[in-house]
Amino acid sequence: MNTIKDAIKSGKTVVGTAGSPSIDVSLLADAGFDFLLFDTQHSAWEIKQLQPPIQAMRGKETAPLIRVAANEAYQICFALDAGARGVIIPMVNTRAEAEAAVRACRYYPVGNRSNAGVRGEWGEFKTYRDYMDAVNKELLIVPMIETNQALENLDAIASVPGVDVLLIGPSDLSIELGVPLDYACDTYQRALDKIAAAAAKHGIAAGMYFIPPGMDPSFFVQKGFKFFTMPWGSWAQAGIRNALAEIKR
Ligand code: 3PY
Ligand code: MG
Repeated sequence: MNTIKDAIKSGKTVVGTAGSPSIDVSLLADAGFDFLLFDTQHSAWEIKQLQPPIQAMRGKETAPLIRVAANEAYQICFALDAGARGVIIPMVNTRAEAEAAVRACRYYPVGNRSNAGVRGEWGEFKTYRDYMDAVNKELLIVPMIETNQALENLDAIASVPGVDVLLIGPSDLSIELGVPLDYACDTYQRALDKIAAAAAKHGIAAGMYFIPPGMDPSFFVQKGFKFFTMPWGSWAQAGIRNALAEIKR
């Protein structure tokens, strides 16, 4: 019912990209990505304006995910009302914070998600309780690991039922480690290994929010990472250049 969650649960590598308000979402949602990310923390997307672009993805193979601006229940509620198949939550540092995020994603009795009849595209259900039970199970929940405190609490965060991915915020993590944007150094690499090991130990996926510039995605795949966002602009440009070269040959 939630293809992106199914793919992650079955151990597949998933690759998405980030949209922007100036780009027609269909362009990216028809390009084969596993997910399209609406980032309301560090991009121009406004969380209250996401329902129309997410509705435009109806029936596409690409799943809409939203990064909320902060680990706040009301932000998560907006994201789910807009129809997100999964929520990315920045700066989750403790078990209690991870539990609060999961609760905000789920309806009573396992959570405290508020309801007002808006529910995204989850198909037909016999009763409203059936719908609520299904989405309680099917939502993808992705806390971000990007602080020293989170690094100390990896097992505690990864073992919270409902957490699907430990997603690294590459730049914030490097800043907290005292090696700003130095993605190749040993200190940084050791932290990545620790996060990948914690995810593997708890049977969930490890992810990189983005692949640091100049680094090869396969390097992270070999480390066991399974969830990536990739910038699509350079790929689109390369495809256009190739097509033009083909015509003019
Ligand atoms: C980070 O690099 O810290 C992120 O959260 C990506 O935007
Ligand atoms: Mg960050």
